Amino acid sequence: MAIQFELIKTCKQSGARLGRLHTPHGVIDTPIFMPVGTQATVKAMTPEELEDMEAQIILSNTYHLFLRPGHELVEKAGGLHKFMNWKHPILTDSGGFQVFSLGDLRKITEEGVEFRSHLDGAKHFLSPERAIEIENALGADIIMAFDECAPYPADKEYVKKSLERTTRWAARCKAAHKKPEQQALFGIVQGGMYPDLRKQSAEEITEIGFPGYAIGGLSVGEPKPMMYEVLEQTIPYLPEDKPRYLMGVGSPDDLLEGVLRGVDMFDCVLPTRIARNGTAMTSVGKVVIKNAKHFDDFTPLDPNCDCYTCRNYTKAYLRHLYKADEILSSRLMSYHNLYFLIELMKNVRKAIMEDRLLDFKDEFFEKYGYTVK
Ligand code: PRF
Ligand code: ZN
Repeated sequence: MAIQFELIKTCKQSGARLGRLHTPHGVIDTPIFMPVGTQATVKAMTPEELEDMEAQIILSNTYHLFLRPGHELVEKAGGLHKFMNWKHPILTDSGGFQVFSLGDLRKITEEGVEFRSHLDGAKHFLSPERAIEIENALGADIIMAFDECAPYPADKEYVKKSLERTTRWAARCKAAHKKPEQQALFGIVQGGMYPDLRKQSAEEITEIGFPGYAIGGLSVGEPKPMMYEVLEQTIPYLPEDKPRYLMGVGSPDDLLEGVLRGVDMFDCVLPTRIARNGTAMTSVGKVVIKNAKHFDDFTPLDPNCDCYTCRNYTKAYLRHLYKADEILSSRLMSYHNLYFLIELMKNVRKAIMEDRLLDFKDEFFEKYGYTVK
C-alpha cells in the first residue's frame, strides 16, 4: 500500500477530523489545502517558495502534461518530482474533469472520451486504462480515477447513467493500475445534486475499494448551501478510516464548511488565479489591489499576516506593480494568497486538536465575513 492514513483525533465540539497521511514522499497533515500546479508548476512560485510557505502537497494535471510536454518526457526525466524539482508529495488529477470541460470538443462512449486538444485541435483519446498509464508514468504519490463530472444542472436520468459509467471506469482504473505499492489510486464519487444517486455512487465506489475517496462533481455552479447539503448526504457513506478529498474546492468559507462535514483534503486554483488578477484574500476581507484607495496606503496587504509579501511590501507598492503589469505583482500576490490558505488550515488543525472548531468557525465568519468568487 502506497499510503497510510492515520486518524489522530475527532474534534469533540464539531466532529471534524485531524489526521496524517503517510506517502512515499513524506507525511501530510490533514485537513490540508493543496496548491494547484496544473502544468508541473504552481504558477509564479518556485518549489523553494512553496516549501517556505509550508505547502505539503501539490496537485498536477494528467490532461495538460499528456498534451504537453507528454508523459513520456516526464517519465524520461525521472518522473514529475524530478522534472519539476518538488521533493514532497504530489497528487495528479486524471484528466476526466478537464476533458469534460471541453464542451463540444469531446465525445463520450463506454470505452472512453475522444477529444480535441485545446492547444492545437489535434484528436486524442482518453480512457480509464490510458489515464492510469499516464498517471503511472508521471509518478505522483496519489493518482485519481478517470471519472465523468456531470454538469450542473443535469437531469437525473443523465446523472445516473453517468455515475454508473464512472463506477465501471473506476473498476477499470483499479485493474489497470500497475504501481499500487508506489502510488495510491483514489476513487471518485459522483451523482450530481441527487442524494440517492450520491449514496449509490458512494456505495459502488467503496465496494470496489480504494485507499482514499474523492467527492467530485461539486462546485460546478450550484449554490453553496446545495453543495454543503450534498456533502452531508455523501460523506456518511464513505469509510471513516480512509482520507476524503473534495475536488476543486478552496475558498476560505468552503474549506471550513468542508472540514466541518468531514473532508480531509482540498485543492483549488482560486488563490493563484485571483492573485494574478490582483485580488488578495486577507484576514479582514477581500482586497482588490488596483482600487484607487490603495494609492498611498503604506500598510501591508494583510495586517495579520507574516508572509514574505506582507513582511516586506506595502499595498501602495503592490498596486503600483499591478498597474504597471509587472511580473512581481503575480508572484507577491500568489505567495500571500497561498500562505493565507495554508495558514488557515494550520489554524483549523490546531482548533480541531483543541476541540474548538465551532468557536473557530464563528470567529472566522465574524472576521472574514465574505466569499471570494
Ligand atoms: N472530477 C475530477 N477532477 C475534478 C472534479 C471532478 O468532479 C472537480 C469538480 N469540482 C474538480 N476537479 N476528476
Ligand atoms: Zn501575507
